[in-house]
Amino acid sequence: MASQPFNDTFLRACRQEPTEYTPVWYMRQAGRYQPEYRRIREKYSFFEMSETPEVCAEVTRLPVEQLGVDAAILFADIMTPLKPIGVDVNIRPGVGPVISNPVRSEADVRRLRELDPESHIPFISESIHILKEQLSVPLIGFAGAPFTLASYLVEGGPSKNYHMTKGLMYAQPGVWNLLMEKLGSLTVSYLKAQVKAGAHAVQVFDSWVGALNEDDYRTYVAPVMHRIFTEIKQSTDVPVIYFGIGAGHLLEEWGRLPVDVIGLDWRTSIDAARRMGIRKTLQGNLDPSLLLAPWEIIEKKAKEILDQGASVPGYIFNLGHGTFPEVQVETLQRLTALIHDYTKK
Ligand code: 1CP
Repeated sequence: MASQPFNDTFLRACRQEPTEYTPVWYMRQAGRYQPEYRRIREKYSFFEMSETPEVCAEVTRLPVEQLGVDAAILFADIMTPLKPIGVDVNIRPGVGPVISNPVRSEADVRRLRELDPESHIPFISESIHILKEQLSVPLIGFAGAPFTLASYLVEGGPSKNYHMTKGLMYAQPGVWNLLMEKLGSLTVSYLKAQVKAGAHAVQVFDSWVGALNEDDYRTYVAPVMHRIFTEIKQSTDVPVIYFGIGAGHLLEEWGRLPVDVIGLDWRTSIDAARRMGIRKTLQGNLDPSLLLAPWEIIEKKAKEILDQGASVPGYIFNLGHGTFPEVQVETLQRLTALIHDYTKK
């Protein structure tokens, strides 16, 4: 792999520079839909996999080699930096992150320690160093955004309605702001460490922030997001991507953040985002459920999205959310080839 010329198509699209074709990668492109992943996962827990640099690098590379995508994303989790600050989190198969000591009071928030990436999670930079030698596509580092991290911390696991999280936010805004500040600092130091080790771009996952209306987003979350992106932009020159699910109503607010790329889910079309005045690079947004449909239907939808993306500079193909175990490897291989062939100039 390393002997191949470096493919920077994804990075150029992030910067709204011309590309020969539309770059593509998939959220959760490393995962249970791959037989190779499942075989490795039988032997290790999720955190054992992601915290052993050789295994992390292997799993990160797998979709690049198997699918031919234009970017790799580090095999870790948004929960990775929370473990060393005092959060007892496990990844339960079929469920996701489960936390035995949820954060629900001021004392709980105060107990959260400061993250020191070098000493707490050295495996992250070690994995990135290995991958930099092996990959011929850009490596995306990532972190969870404070609201989304808080949703797991407060609820103790995945949630549908975030009642306790939003309850804390409305009932104890001072405690909430302290939590946002602490998680904001964690996000900044975690992302900076990944860039220092060699990540070419970073994505901030705010998967669940769409649960807030625009006013509450502006009041309770936007300040910390401004701070995170400003601090990242001041200290690095890598492209920054911000992604959320069901966050179409927040797009105007997002358009004002100092980020390079906005990731859309399938509810907001590329055209609709452009009509809302978003001039940044857009990334997305095929509904992942479509990957279970007959090929003709996938092809038609993908082309519709590509036609919208092609109308302005700065577009990266992706799914509207992550892949999932029932997806066939062959479907993603075929889709990747379609994206490249259909858009080649
Ligand atoms: O290829 C890749 O994308 C791998 C790296 C990666 C990323 C970017 C993983 C590995 N997780 C994530 C981000 C992540 N983790 C997000 C943001 C993106 C999204 O919305 O999907 C979130 C919300 C999580 C939390 C999480 N971790 C969940 C979701 C739970 C829920 O609330 O629905 C799950 C299932 C996990 C475990 C996990 N993380 C990653 C993988 C491959 C898995 C499954 C692990 C397994 O059991 O094998």
